[in-house]
Amino acid sequence: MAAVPPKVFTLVLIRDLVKQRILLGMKKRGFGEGRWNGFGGKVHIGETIRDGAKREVLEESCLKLDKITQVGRIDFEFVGDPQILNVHVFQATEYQGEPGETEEMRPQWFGDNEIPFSSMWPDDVMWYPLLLESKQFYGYFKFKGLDDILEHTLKEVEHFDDVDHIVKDCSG
Ligand code: 6OG
Repeated sequence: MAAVPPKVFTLVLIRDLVKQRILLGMKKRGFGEGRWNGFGGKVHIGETIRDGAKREVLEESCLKLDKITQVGRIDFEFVGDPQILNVHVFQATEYQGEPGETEEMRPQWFGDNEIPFSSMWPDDVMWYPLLLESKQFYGYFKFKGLDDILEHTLKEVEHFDDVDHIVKDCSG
């Protein structure tokens, strides 16, 4: 049987480097409901991964981003599900507009030392330190259900695959 192609997602962390704070959104519905997270979602066919990331930020937080930089790539596996999630993690330090609540997310700033890890996906506490130190990283996390990590790897990397090509099918 052919391998199931991965699903391609984006995740954007908006950081205020002067005030040393980060903008997270409380996910109000769907996958990850009830958890604080960055903004992002599934990349659409016909857009680039980078443009998909900016579109999701606008849809979920009302902020318009010009420059975003890739900082991480994380692959998630869920026991019993053959489809891997490829999540491309970006950072933005400038934005236009004011954060606004949407049907999907309620945005809130958190100090870099006050990130609410107990109400976030359990992988986040492992890789946020690399994000906050401005290191580029690759992670793999194998989940059982939504709360337990059975295995993981996390390493610093020099480069990422291109995120500026048009996605032609669901596997990016
Ligand atoms: P929508 O369903 O909203 O996209 N995502 C995860 N983020 C973290 N921090 N940990 C995980 O551990 C995640 N799994 C998925 C990717 C889902 C959003 O949630 C992120 C997307 O930004 C399992 O379209």
